[in-house]
Amino acid sequence: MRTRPVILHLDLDAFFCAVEQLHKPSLRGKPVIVGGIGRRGVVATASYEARVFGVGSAMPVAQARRLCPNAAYLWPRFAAYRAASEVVMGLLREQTPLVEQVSVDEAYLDLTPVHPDIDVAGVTELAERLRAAVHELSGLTASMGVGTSKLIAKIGSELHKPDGLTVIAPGDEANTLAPMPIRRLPGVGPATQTRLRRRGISTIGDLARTSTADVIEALGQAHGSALHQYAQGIDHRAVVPERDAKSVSAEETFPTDLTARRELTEHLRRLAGRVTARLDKEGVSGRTVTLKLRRYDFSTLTRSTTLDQPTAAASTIVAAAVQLLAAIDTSDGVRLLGVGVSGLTDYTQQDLLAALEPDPAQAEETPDDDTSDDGSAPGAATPVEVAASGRSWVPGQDITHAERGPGWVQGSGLGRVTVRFEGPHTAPGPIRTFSIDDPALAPAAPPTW
Ligand code: TTP
Ligand code: MG
Repeated sequence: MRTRPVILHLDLDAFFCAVEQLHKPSLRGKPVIVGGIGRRGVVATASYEARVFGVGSAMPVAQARRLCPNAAYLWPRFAAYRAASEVVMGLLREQTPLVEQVSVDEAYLDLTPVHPDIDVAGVTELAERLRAAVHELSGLTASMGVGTSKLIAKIGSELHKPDGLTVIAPGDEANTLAPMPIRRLPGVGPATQTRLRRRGISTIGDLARTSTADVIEALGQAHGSALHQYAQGIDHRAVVPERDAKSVSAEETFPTDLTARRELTEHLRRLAGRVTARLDKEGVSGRTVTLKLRRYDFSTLTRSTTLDQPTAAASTIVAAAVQLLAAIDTSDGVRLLGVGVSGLTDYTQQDLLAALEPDPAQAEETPDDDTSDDGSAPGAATPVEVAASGRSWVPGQDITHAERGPGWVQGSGLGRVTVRFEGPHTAPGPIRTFSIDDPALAPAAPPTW
């Protein structure tokens, strides 16, 4: 166990929306919602101005529109987010060689190689300086948490969000965690939560006080002992610098070996859902689907299939995984299942437009996901008009006009497109309307840093 507060976790605030507000001055201080992507038409994230209305990630866009009708609803611009992310991650890598990027807007730093003896006062000053540098360089605000482990640093970065810093002093770990609900621990999903609740465990403190044997009985050896340690603020996980993720995967170990095909398929579906959510978050799709399976005797196999086209659709990933599973004998019991997608490429405009097509297979499989309260159709939340010429403009998209220069699409419909002419370094700009086929308009790359 580390004794110095050397682990730092950074998470950018309302990341996609913060980039939108940076690039679109007229949206600063206003409710902004990025979403509409994926067959389900859900919110990717909302600016803090929109969150006060109750809008949040994974909510159907149709529901968000009812809660916050005056927000700007934008399609994601992954290229812009990736560029912003690279600026911030580059700065972090200048601080220490041990930087582990865990998502587009999140990273852990281990300061041990550069400040092995740092104390609370020293790390507080360092973290505040780093937050200021991130803002200076990228225009974005970051929340940070610092402590003796990844677990504590991550929990810390959530405590004073947005634009806040929390340093948890060595020795204060267990006390800080104790009043928090168990779902704040990594690896605690609804199933684990239910199992622990049944035993009267609802806070992390409750879990810490339960005997190791009881926790293992409820959750199995591996999961049970890891969670019990976390509950006491013990986490030995290393910060592992990684290259860019080349695949996205999710796996699950079962408390008892599974044999029933139906049950295995159900788990595959859930794992594919988790993979899809991460593909959506990173704005990538992939061509190769891999199934991983560990048998009752710990022998492990992987099987892959390569699709004609990259996909980020849960239904396609499930279908491929189910087909791979069909060729494996599982009658003796399966202890672990995993689903992965590799051969990743960026979402293209085609992916975004494909997301507008209602996907009947998907609707049939997961009716709950696709039907919002008012029963609107999947993907219907962000209408986009496609001109006879095949041209289309999506809200938020970067464009350039032959005479007026750079701007972005506010909306389009009835054969017209409304453009606001402004950029990161201009004042809020004027709005003009054009025919969607106006030859003076062209799609453009996002502004650069
Ligand atoms: P988060 O860091 O979870 O969220 P956030 O940065 O928007 O807000 P916070 O201030 O609470 O950190 O995720 C980073 C980005 O990932 C987010 O801006 C959009 C994307 N994302 C999705 O596309 N779908 C999701 O369900 C989530 C949670 C995030
Ligand atoms: Mg964030």
